[in-house]
Amino acid sequence: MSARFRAAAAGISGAVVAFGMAELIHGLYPPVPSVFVSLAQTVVELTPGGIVTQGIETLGKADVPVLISSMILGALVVAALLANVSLRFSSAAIFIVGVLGVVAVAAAFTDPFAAPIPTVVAVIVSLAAGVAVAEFLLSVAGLREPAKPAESFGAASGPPETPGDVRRREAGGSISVGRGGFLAVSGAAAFAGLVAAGAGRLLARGAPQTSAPHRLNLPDSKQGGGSGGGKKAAVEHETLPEPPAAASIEVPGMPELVTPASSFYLIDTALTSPRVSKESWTLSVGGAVDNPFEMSYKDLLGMSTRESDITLSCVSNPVGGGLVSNGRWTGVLLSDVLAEAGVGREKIGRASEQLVGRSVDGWTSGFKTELALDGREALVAFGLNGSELPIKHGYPVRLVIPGIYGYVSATKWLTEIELTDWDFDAYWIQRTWAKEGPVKTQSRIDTVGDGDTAQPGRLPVGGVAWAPHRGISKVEVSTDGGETWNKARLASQLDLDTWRQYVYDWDAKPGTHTLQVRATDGKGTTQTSAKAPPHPSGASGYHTISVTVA
Ligand SMILES: Nc1nc2c(c(=O)[nH]1)N[C@H]1C(S)=C(S)[C@@H](COP(=O)(O)O)O[C@H]1N2
Ligand SMILES: [Mo]
Repeated sequence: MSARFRAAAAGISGAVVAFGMAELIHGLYPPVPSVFVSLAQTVVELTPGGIVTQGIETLGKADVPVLISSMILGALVVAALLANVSLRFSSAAIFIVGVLGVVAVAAAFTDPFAAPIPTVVAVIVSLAAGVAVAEFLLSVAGLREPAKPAESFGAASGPPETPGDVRRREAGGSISVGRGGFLAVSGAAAFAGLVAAGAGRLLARGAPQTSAPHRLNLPDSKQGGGSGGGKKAAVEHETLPEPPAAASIEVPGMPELVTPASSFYLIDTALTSPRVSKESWTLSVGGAVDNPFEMSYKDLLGMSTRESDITLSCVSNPVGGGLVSNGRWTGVLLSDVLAEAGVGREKIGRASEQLVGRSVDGWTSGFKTELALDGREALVAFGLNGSELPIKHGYPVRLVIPGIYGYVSATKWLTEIELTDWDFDAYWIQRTWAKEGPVKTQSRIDTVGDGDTAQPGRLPVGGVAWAPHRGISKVEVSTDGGETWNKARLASQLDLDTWRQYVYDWDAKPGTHTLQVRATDGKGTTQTSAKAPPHPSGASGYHTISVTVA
């Protein structure tokens, strides 16, 4: 076992201990952010748009494990190199450790909830623990010789290593053990670090609000308009009746009309969702408004609220993909909130052309202020499917705007609404996605999968089609690769802002068939057959699958 290898092992064990310590402190005291998650989050934020343009889901889904594992790998390599550097240039190594500490603190401070002094202390303590462990291991490995600087002995000049666990005192004062002994000690240190990290993760997870979101319980609730029974006649809390049976088509494989919160698609740049309490939450409404103001959660629920069925979709959804869901949202009309600030449709000017929603984590979206005031049910939402918002979906309050993609509108963990001019570029616009994001008319085959084999006879080809705020007027299915089209049966349109279910009862004949679907929106415009990738303004083209009937 070369000196280099032993030094690397010592460095790696030290790094694991440092990270483990940091995670443990985070778990015990959450105002100190997880240094590791903060570093990963910083990497995400610094990643230029060009690299991420393959899809926003990069950040919401699959690539998180990739990011985390490459970061772990990177950290271990740095630690291994650093320990080797320390063998010859100990002051340089100390300097680098200091720099890493500053980087760690800087990353942790990007967490808006970081408690400054405890965070600095935690980073220093963790690094010190890591360095101490690495130093101890270097000395166990016989690579440190504090007593006699003149004498030099490396791995080769020491007495031959004895196998096993026997510990000896070296002449130079450093401790040396056999190869097995060194590996055991260093492995034990790394294991302790991992246990600390695991404990920290568990503790952090057990923190507030891991249970299911609470059911909403608004005062004076009533259904579908009418006159209120409350003290303030102006304030109403409208809920929707159950969706009519005609809005759903019962076919195996058909997505539920209203997506359960637990299976609602999830996209964001937050590696861990910000945790914001209702009690401390505030929304500031400002910028180019007559009457800037700030409101609490209680203030918000004191306004008139309503339920709205709105289909939300992500610009990075590929044709046929799952980044689209339909929710029953509870919230206050954005136009009502803007009215409090003195904003009306006739008052929109150059300086207030754009409405920017800012999240507690700094993420921003922006869209034409006009869209909040043109009559659509743009919501400052605090509920999903009758319950409070799940943390991952923006608890306690988010924006939901029908008709435009989430990246330009659906700010989760909302804390600020700012009216500004069109020059401001929000988060994904800065990263090369289109400035405006109207949802493209799309349709998807759900009841049959690509590559499926089916039996001859009646085969229901169905799914969902959506053109939020325009509605769907027609869906057609082709079973011959687009040569002929058959009108599908439509469920009733739950709302102009939601997707619509369809089914075509196909009489399947033996052979291999190419199935396609296309939808026409409420204005009579059929979705384009032109294929486009999600970047920069949303995927287009017909969902196409192959089915073998035998
Ligand atoms: N704070 C914050 N809000 C955000 C995002 C984000 O990264 N951070 N992503 C947006 C995008 S791209 C989409 S598609 C929707 C997804 O909302 P959902 O995760 O509730 O489905 O949230 C939007 N709101
Ligand atoms: Mo998105």
